[in-house]
Amino acid sequence: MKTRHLIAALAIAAAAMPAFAQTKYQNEYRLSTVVGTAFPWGKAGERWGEIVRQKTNGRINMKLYPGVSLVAGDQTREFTAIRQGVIDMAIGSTINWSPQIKELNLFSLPFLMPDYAAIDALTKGPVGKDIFARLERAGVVPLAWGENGFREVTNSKRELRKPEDFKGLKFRVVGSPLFLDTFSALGANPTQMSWADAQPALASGAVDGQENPLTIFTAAKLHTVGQKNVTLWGYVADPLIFVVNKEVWESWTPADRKIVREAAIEAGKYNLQIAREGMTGADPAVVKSIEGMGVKVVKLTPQERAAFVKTTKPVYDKWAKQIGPELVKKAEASIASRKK
Ligand code: X2X
Repeated sequence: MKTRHLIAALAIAAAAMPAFAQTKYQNEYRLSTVVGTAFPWGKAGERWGEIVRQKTNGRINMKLYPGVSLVAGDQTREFTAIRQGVIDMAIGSTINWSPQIKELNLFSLPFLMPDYAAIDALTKGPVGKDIFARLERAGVVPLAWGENGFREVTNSKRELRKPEDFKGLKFRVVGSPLFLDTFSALGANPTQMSWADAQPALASGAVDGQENPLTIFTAAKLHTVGQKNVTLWGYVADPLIFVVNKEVWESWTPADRKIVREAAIEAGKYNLQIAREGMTGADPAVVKSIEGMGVKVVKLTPQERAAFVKTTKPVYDKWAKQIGPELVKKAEASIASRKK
């Protein structure tokens, strides 16, 4: 065969090959999370990787990088790093990705979600679909929902029962400006910092308090860094989202994509189960264990809670406009009609 003909034949063969046959699988895929396997979040990552490795016979080998170490601990840069391919896949908090995807601030609207059924009404309903479509437009492949949890406020100074109790206290808050507004509305002094910086700041007393789910409180042993007061106010909750970088996704066969998606859904269910275990009135094991550490746990009465809703209402209204009034209305309607 003449060289010219050989080249033509090869070109035809290459064009006929599906795209995935031309790309190579990586030896390792980097999975980013903020916290490790002592926390439900990290356990979900571990589970996702295990199922995928087993079902793909090791073709897809995911390695967990907790501490958002692929972006040097700066969790607000995680989403950009996934898009750029510095991170292959992640289980990320809606809070940490909200600087890039403003719709994700929805879950941080103070007192939008009164209970677990309300979170589910959003993630499993039309709002969840809209948010996945939004993430797809941003160039990542969303696969499943997980959960960090309801974020309860803690501090070293005093019991917090009413907005006035927040006055002058220094709080570490997460990386969305919405949190600065909420804590400022309460008369507190919020400072934005990463989770990595939060723990030494609490230990040294540079800040008095923070807000995080109780699973984070117990696994990170926050009672050992002065956090002697917890108030259960459930003001916001952060779902987690399982995503894969688009090019990585497209380099896999359809059969492998199916495995990765189904494994994410399974790991997400497991994540919800362990994130909610021991958190409800019927099974308050987590609160009991925190009280056992010598921590005072305040449960708000409905009237006390209402005072916080009122004080933070201007923040809700301001951010509802920025997030998109349509999406917020859809979320409110989904919650109003939820099955309890
Ligand atoms: O930084 C936090 O507080 C954490 C661990 O909950 C998140 O990544 C949102």
